Amino acid sequence: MAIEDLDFVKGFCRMCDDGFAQGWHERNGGNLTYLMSTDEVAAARPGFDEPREWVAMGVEDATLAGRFFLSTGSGKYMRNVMDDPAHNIGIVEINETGSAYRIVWGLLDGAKPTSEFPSHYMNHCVRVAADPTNRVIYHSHTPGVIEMSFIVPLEDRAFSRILWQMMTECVVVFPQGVGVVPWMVPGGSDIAYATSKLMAKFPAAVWAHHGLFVSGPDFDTAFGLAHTIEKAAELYIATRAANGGSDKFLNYITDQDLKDTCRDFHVEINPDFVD
Ligand code: 2HA
Ligand code: ZN
Repeated sequence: MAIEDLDFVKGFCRMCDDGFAQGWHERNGGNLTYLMSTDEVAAARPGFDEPREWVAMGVEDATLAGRFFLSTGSGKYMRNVMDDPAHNIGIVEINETGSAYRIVWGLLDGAKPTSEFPSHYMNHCVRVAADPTNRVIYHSHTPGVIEMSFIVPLEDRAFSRILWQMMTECVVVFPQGVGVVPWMVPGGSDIAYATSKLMAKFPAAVWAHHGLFVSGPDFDTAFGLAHTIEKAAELYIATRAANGGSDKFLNYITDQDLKDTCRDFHVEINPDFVD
């Protein structure tokens, strides 16, 4: 079977398309990586090309040494992935120390994995340590989250509470809350380490004035998490605008409401984020 026809590749391409349809991927904005299972590597291996040269990632973590990832390409547009996977995405293998990758399929004509591959790799390492089922890391330029990052404190607790309070089921979807990375230059090892420090505790991290990173065990869960966070952020922006710009609303979901919801939905709320 051609690599393009494997289920995980089709699911990956669909997620790129879904993110574009949401308006989260202007130009080459955003990127997606997927940690392949042993079975998926075995199914794909007959279609691998001659491996290309090893490239240092600028970060190092042995947690996922020797593993294979499907990744969007640097400078590639999410809107083009579905029509031409082999030029826009590719499979990379990680070396045995977890410090370099090499391309084994796709990314044709000299393309490279996403410029945020160091952040993706470090996030995969810490998320898989926190949750062994984690497979997906997704970065999107979600407008509501970006807007929110200009007008609320860039603190994990404050940001998480606002999101939880904007829509009843948010706290069930991400009861740990979200981390917030202050503005940093994207694309390098500094932002990769800063983000992975937060992703060790949270399933999602906001990049101030830039967008969002989420994780998940499959495409539906990771996309759903980004979708839920972004919807709550957009609700906050719209509610605040409708409220004359003030952040003092007439009605609230209270801390007791959040705790009661988590009790009945059998999830554990981050105790540091409620009074
Ligand atoms: O252009 O989103 O953060 C891809 C990006 C970099
Ligand atoms: Zn970005």
